[in-house]
Amino acid sequence: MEETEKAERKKVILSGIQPTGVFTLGNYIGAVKNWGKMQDEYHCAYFIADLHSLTIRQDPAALRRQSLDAFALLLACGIDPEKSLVFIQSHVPTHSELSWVLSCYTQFGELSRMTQFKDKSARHADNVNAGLFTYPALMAADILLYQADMVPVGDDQRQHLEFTRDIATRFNNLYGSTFKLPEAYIPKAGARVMSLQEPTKKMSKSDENQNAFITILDEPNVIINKFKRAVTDSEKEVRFSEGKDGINNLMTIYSVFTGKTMEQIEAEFEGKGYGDFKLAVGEVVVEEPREVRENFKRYIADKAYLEQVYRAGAEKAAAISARTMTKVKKKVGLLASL
Ligand code: ATP
Ligand code: LTN
Repeated sequence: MEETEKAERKKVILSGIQPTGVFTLGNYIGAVKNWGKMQDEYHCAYFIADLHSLTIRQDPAALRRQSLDAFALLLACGIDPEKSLVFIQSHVPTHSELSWVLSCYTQFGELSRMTQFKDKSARHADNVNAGLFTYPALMAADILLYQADMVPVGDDQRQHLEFTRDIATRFNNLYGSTFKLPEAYIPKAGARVMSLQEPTKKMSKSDENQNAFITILDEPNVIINKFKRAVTDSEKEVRFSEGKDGINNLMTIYSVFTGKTMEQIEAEFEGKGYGDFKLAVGEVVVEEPREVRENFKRYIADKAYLEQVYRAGAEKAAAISARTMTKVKKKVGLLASL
């Protein structure tokens, strides 16, 4: 490529989200909200990681419904199919195909060190399946197939991104330049929203305690009530400091939605109790979900439109990813069929 052409190449952004439930406030401010903002400046690709959700036992009918809901939610959160490539992971076979090849270049030891694997296998001790173990190889395939430059994710995915870079480097060293090395794009504030009930744990859409998370489809009164019930501490001061996990989390959320610094928030609530503060957090949060909720209702009512968008997305994703897949097959020595 010419130097000038190289400089003008728009960066490729890629990210995915599992259809394991309605997106939480954590998914939204840690990831999805930023995806929308990047659409004008970059080539963006976003997908529903349904294959990844098979690593935990799912009810088939519920998974199908949740996948369509998640796809509609992506659009409702502002992802515009005219600007971004949007698709469903299982509709694009190259993901599984590259995942297999990459897993043959991945060591048992490095997968054993993944904290998400350790957490999830502890939580689902009766189903520590091979897919849960090789989850990072599929994620690396998702990213490397599209030669992504940047991957906007929450803090919990940092280690998976490091792994993706390690695999890409290893492959490139063995076979010559094949994959672009992706960077994680992790926001400064809101990259790790904590559970409202156990603030030392990350907020997760598959938490069985409904009060632990806010979803982007929750009604205003539900949001306010969940914040009212949020676990804090036995002090009274709204102050950001070590050990005050509940308050730190609420302050972070308030800061993301108001743009205020921690010092400004401390000053605003000086002399006021936690009750006033929790209510204020709820009130600043309710507006954005209101908009998403209305958009979602419109999209989910139009199944034909959703189908048309995900079919077109899959077709385009298959064509783009096939370029990398063909290269990989050739490099590792698989006999060409065409
Ligand atoms: P599950 O509960 O099924 O594991 P999850 O809520 O962790 O799901 P994912 O689909 O795994 O959600 O993640 C989608 C995106 O949201 C990822 O980029 C992830 O880093 C981000 N994310 C998930 N939880 C949080 C959180 N609590 N705070 C900020 N970002 C988050
Ligand atoms: N593992 C991610 C979801 C995911 C993903 C990806 C994110 C699957 N493939 C590729 C970024 C890029 C998670 O959020 N748990």
